[in-house]
Amino acid sequence: MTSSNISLTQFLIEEQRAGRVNPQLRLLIEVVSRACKRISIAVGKGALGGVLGDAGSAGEASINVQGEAQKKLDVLSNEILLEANAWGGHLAGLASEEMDTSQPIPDKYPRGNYLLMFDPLDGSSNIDVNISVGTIFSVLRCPDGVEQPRDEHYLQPGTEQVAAGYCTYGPSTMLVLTVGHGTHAFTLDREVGSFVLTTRGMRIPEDTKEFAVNMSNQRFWEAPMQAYVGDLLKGSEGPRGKDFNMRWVASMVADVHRILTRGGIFSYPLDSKCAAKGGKLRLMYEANPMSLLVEQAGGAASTGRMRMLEVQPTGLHMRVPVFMGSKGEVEAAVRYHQAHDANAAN
Ligand code: FBP
Repeated sequence: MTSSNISLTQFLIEEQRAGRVNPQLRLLIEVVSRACKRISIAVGKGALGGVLGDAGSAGEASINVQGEAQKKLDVLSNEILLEANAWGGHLAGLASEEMDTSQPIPDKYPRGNYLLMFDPLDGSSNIDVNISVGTIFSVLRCPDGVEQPRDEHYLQPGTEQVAAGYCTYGPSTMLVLTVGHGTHAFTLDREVGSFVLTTRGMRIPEDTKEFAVNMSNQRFWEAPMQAYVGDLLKGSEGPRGKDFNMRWVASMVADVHRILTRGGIFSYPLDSKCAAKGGKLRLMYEANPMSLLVEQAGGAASTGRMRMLEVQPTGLHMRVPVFMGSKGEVEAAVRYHQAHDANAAN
């Protein structure tokens, strides 16, 4: 990881010259990155900015479409992204974790060819305790001939993403991005106020000794997940023949950033608590963008039973089980599920 003095703008212009990104998508990514800088400033202020704690007033929590109490920073980050993306002319519409339905771009502004989906502030449970949080985004093409996109126009499999990224607000603010030609990391130079390329072509090691999962959910997991993690915990005394270490930040951006940087496997499997919803994490603005970034860095991403990017979305806020990271380890986790399902079928 070294500073290259190549700014995000220069990097994107070089990608455009190489025919890997078109001008409209380049400008859209620039708009999203500027919004992330504003969110980074708000997050960085913490209590001094009066942005900690729950949204809502008079003791009434403000509940979002997920049925979760919104944090002030969830609402503020959502507003910053909506405002920044309304007038640029690159979008036909956008959708957010914090909004029930998608929103077309207001008539008073020119429309573009893209659809933007985002989780404005991921890792909400960590906001008030000063642990890394982030913004996750995914870009799709608006179907031809669609002037006013509705929710159904967003329901495209992850393979259709033309760009994906996240910004993590931690000790440093970093933007990690793919436009389908590798995954690249940029660090915010706070003095200059611009993102600078610090890792071109991130690569996830094929194998790993590190796993990330919320172990407190163990008793609610399916049998194959119990068996898979059981063998990780047995370490060198078990069938895996090596010891594994565990990490869990409870901010997907932070856990996946660690994996993009040094390998590992991140999973939020199906459990009996979230089974009725299909999982905990959301496909369109959490699992799909992270899966594209991971695959573009040589890793793998799965539901445990199929490639994440091939899942056909059935709703804007659809949830899925998630396994992603080092290719060899994701394949191992999938083998436990396939073996279990094959036995169950017999
Ligand atoms: P939001 O904060 O955007 O709702 O995301 C969900 C999330 O916080 C992920 O970032 C994280 O991986 C997971 O939930 C943590 O879950 P848990 O609280 O069960 O550990």
